[in-house]
Amino acid sequence: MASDDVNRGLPSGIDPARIAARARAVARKQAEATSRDAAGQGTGAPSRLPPGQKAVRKWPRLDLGVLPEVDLVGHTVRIDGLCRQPLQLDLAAIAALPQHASLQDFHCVTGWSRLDLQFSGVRVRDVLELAGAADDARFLLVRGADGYSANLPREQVERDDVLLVTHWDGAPLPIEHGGPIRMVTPQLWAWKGVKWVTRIELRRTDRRGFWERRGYSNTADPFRDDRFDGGVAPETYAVEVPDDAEPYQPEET
Ligand SMILES: Nc1nc2c(c(=O)[nH]1)N[C@H]1C(S)=C(S)[C@@H](COP(=O)(O)O)O[C@H]1N2
Ligand SMILES: [Mo]
Repeated sequence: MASDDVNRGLPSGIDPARIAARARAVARKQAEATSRDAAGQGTGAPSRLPPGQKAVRKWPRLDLGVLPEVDLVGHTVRIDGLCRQPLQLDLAAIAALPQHASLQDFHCVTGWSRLDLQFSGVRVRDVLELAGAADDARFLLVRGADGYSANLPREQVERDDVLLVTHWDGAPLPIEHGGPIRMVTPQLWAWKGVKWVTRIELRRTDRRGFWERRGYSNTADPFRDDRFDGGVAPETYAVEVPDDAEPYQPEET
């Protein structure tokens, strides 16, 4: 059953077993959420912690398992697609834009949340304005140097706290967390925040990113247990599931 076509579309160097283990961890979380709902739990006072999430002290690293080669000095972010003025911003150009700090929470769909991360960087909204984003550019497709991508509706990135982050706790963002520059979307599951951002494409129509193509929710609201399209894990993923795959464990929680 190990066939090439099930793995088609994985960026090079990505271990399918890792993706499969991940997908199953999220499916377990969704199953927990469903039984919690059935028991009528999780409907109490609003909490900063989304239902079913566990707060972790350290900030885990989680990605496709491949650290891309990023040029910490020469890295650029391209903003293109439906805009009057496509841009290629280097780090100096980003540093010259208005800087904003934000203390925010980070929720991973596999079940951990890291509260109170102190970030700074530039607002995505400001960058889109600089590029002269067209009114009918209703969607974004954001790409990372590892071949990852995530899609977002434009209104979700026009909030004050959706940033292209260059600093965490006043120090340059470490490469493991997506340095020199990553996006953060605190109101959505963290998979929407692309690490090592290389390109932001402005689009009239929605085009799904890496996980969204693999059945993850296109709306991704952590406070609504919104993990998968239609609330259920797809029966099959576009990955091979080896019989001996380890259950997914986040690193250093
Ligand atoms: N480029 C890239 N960005 C990514 C990912 C990835 O695999 N590649 N994973 C996403 C997921 S699922 C999560 S939970 C967060 C994790 O960020 P961290 O490693 O800084 O904790 O990054 C998101 N952004
Ligand atoms: Mo995640």
